[in-house]
Amino acid sequence: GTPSKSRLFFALWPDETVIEAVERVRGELGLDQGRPVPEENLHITLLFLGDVPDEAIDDLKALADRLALAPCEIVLDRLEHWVRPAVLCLTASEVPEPVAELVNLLKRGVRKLGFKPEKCPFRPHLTLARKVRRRVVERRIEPVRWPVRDFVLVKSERDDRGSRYTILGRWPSSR
Ligand code: 2AM
Repeated sequence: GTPSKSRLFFALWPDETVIEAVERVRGELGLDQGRPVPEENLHITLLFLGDVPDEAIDDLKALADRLALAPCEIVLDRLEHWVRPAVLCLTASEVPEPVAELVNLLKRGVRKLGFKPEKCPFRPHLTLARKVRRRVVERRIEPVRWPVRDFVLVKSERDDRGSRYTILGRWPSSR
């Protein structure tokens, strides 16, 4: 039969405190368009891999085992409306060095495994809503401080109600 594949990505996953802070910001926006991302789906993508043969998942986990993420803080301080993908997101004006470094090492690592990661520069963002087509004014927001203590490998599945994410592995930061 055809080898089975999963749609995978590496990500930062928020804890309860961060989710609450994001929900406060989102609530204050009073958004009247688009599809809000369900709170259990909120995340920051580090590296999108696309469809991966299931037998390669162990290689990705072994790669993550070899990488160390230093504890740091990501500060989401802007609201941005990305017109082309029609998403409303929170972004970080500054990428913490340990996160930038991790993304580079992940990219290099997956290339060695034969993946072709997208070349676009890493722009950390947390998507709040999709299908946001009418213009939203971009602005600074009350910063959401996100202590980064681990990263995860996530499997994405789609059904009629949207995306369902399953965390396949979690790698705590070194201290
Ligand atoms: P987004 O939030 O900006 O849409 C799972 O699909 C995650 O991977 C999403 O959070 C999505 O980011 C991200 N992603 C990055 N590149 C992607 C691509 N080419 N196709 C689908 N998702 C992508």
